[in-house]
Amino acid sequence: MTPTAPNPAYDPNNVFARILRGEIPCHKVYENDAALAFHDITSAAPVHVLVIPRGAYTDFHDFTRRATPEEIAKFWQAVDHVVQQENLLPAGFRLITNTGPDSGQEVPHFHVHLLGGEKLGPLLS
Ligand code: DGP
Repeated sequence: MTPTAPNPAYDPNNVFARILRGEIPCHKVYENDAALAFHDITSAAPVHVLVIPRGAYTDFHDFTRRATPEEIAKFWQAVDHVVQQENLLPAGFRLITNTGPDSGQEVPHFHVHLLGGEKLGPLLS
């Protein structure tokens, strides 16, 4: 799959870029040609999977504006695949994507957190 033009704001040495290049190991859960899913190192719930696009997108906004419709479709198909693979329905799950400094986004490569496997606490408390 051909990604769109590189984003000059994208840091090619961020940790998820390095995971995509195989420079840092991860516990892979699923992958397709547009996305990679792996366990979050911090594990905030029994199931805590990160899903990231293979393309160089800094955050949700960048991904939504610049990714191709095929990349976007395959990314969300990967998320849905992990939901089924991890048996998160019918009990349910939570999807979170941090975007920018106010959100506390640590890794500047677009990702969603997929959380489940137990009754989760309130998002805002
Ligand atoms: P965020 O705040 O949304 O940018 O969360 C980034 C998440 O990435 C955070 O929950 C911890 C996780 N993380 C950071 N470094 C690594 C790593 O090297 N491997 C894995 N599997 N997860 C990482």
